Amino acid sequence: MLTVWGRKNSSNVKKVLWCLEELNIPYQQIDIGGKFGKLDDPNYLHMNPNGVIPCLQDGDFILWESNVIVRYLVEKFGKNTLYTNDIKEKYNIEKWMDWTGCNLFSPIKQLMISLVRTPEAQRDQKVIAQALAEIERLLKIADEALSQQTYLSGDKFGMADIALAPFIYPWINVVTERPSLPNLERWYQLMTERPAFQKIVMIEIN
Ligand SMILES: N[C@@H](CCC(=O)N[C@@H](CS)C(=O)NCC(=O)O)C(=O)O
Repeated sequence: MLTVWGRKNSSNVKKVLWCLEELNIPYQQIDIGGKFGKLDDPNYLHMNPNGVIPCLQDGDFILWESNVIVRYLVEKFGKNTLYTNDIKEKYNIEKWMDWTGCNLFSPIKQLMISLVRTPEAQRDQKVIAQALAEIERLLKIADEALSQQTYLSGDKFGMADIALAPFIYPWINVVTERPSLPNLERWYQLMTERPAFQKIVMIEIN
């Protein structure tokens, strides 16, 4: 049985749980991080010395970094779903996965901390505005790509979509004044039609 360490409402944990659900792989999930704490527990730090979630336990094999866990699950259990062997399509998927982790995660994280997890009276509007501007700049890039292809992964749903959509869910639901990004919105609608996305990603934001 695979074990996923990490609270269910973390965007990075959601990627892993969503991937497992898409692939129909049985797993157990353990709440840790956020209000559950325990990220500095020596046993957890032994598994993931970064003290962040998610972390995957597959027997005696331990893996951290959400996008890498998704890659591992797809390679081990995906049997050619959610991925492709065509080298160009493959590295387009990899490109978007790295792009979400290297660029988008940081301002989304800032938005969650500054807006969702900070009481209104204590919010720093300048920090929120900076995060929103950066998210907007980045999502325009994804919107442009999605004007040319159905999914971020190309013609078919795949790993790049799993890497992006859990970050879009809080943005769409928390930010009231958003720019018009019709291609991104069309794509996001497709995500919301997936039962595994509804089950794992579309939960209370906190
Ligand atoms: N690059 C890492 C980032 C992991 C990360 O920063 N996770 C956040 C949750 S999204 C975390 O552990 N936050 C502390 C907490 O939840 O208490 C990954 O993709 O796995």
